[in-house]
Amino acid sequence: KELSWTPENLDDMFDHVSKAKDCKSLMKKYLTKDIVDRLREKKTEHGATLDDCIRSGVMNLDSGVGIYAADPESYTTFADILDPVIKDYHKIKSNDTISHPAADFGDLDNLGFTDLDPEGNMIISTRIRVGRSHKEFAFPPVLTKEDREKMEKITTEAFDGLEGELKGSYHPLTGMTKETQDQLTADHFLFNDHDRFLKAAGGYKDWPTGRGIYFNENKTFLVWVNEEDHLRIISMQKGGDIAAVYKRLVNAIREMEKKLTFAHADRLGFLTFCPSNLGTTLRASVHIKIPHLSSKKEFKTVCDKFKLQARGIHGEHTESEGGIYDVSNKRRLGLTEIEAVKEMVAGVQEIIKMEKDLS
Ligand code: ADP
Ligand code: CIR
Repeated sequence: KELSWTPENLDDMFDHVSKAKDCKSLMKKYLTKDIVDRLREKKTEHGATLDDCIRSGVMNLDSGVGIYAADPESYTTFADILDPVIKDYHKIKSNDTISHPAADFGDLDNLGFTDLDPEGNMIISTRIRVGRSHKEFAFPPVLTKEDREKMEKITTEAFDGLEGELKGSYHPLTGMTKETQDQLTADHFLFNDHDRFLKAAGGYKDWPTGRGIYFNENKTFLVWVNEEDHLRIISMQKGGDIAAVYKRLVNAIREMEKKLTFAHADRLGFLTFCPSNLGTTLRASVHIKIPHLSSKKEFKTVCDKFKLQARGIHGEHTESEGGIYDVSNKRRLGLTEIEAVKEMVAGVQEIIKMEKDLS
């Protein structure tokens, strides 16, 4: 699945994906010779080219998306290929123009949802994350070590004033023991450098420099620094109380926004490294035990119908264990934050009902 050679030029790359019959990525689906010729000479201010955007998808033919934006400007410079991919992923009709509403977190006092699993039988934990990028900085394919260090500095300075439930401490990966890293990762709090898709996109260059994690005492509020995105703001806890998780997240986003300026475009919402995360950048997930439903083909049908995505227990591109799945909203662009969470809530409620009917 993974290429053992590094393609040297754009024509080699295009040739390789075009010939790969079993490659089903969105990049392959929409990249034509015509687009390649139109974009081959283009370069962003940060020096990003089309090669930088598609390298991971060429080297990993089993990619689902297969393309990243090498910097925020890539979303305009390479729109000829990124736009159709964005529309397909976020379920926007091919003839419609891409648009995104202003951020709207809803009325936190009247959310219309509470605990998804009050009996505590099925949902093990609930997590919601958003991604944010610093405005003036590039993404991993063309990011320098110095810039990653600068971002770590401005981000950790922003942590300094966090108070109340958000008060915590920053733990750089540099100097952290392997045992601590492995334990935090196994407990679903920390990231590692094992994702070959991200690796091929330059995501682990100069590892572990500039990376780290901030968390509060209970590890219910966490921020990943310089993993896939410049920042991942995370709220999580055991059980199914999605309202509590969401309120904490919104509070955290508002506090971070007071201190940092994030990359944003009216058309695309908040800009992230992967086009699948644009817009709200929000992924609301539960770890849910559904041994009956998950063994049936209805599981895929209900996920498609409710626009959900199922992942394995250790995140994207991992396997499920013991009938436990990570179930989350798939769409993040073209709807508001509160709508994205409500989409996930409706789907998870249906899944719980179906599992109960089967057991
Ligand atoms: P992301 O959510 O940032 O897109 P991943 O799918 O790789 O990325 O998940 C990151 C980590 O978060 C993984 O360790 C995963 O197991 C954990 N995780 C995701 N959802 C939940 C959840 N509902 N409860 C506990 N851990 C979760
Ligand atoms: C792929 O195309 O499958 C990978 N590049 C991952 C795509 C979506 N995931 C993500 O943004 N984490």
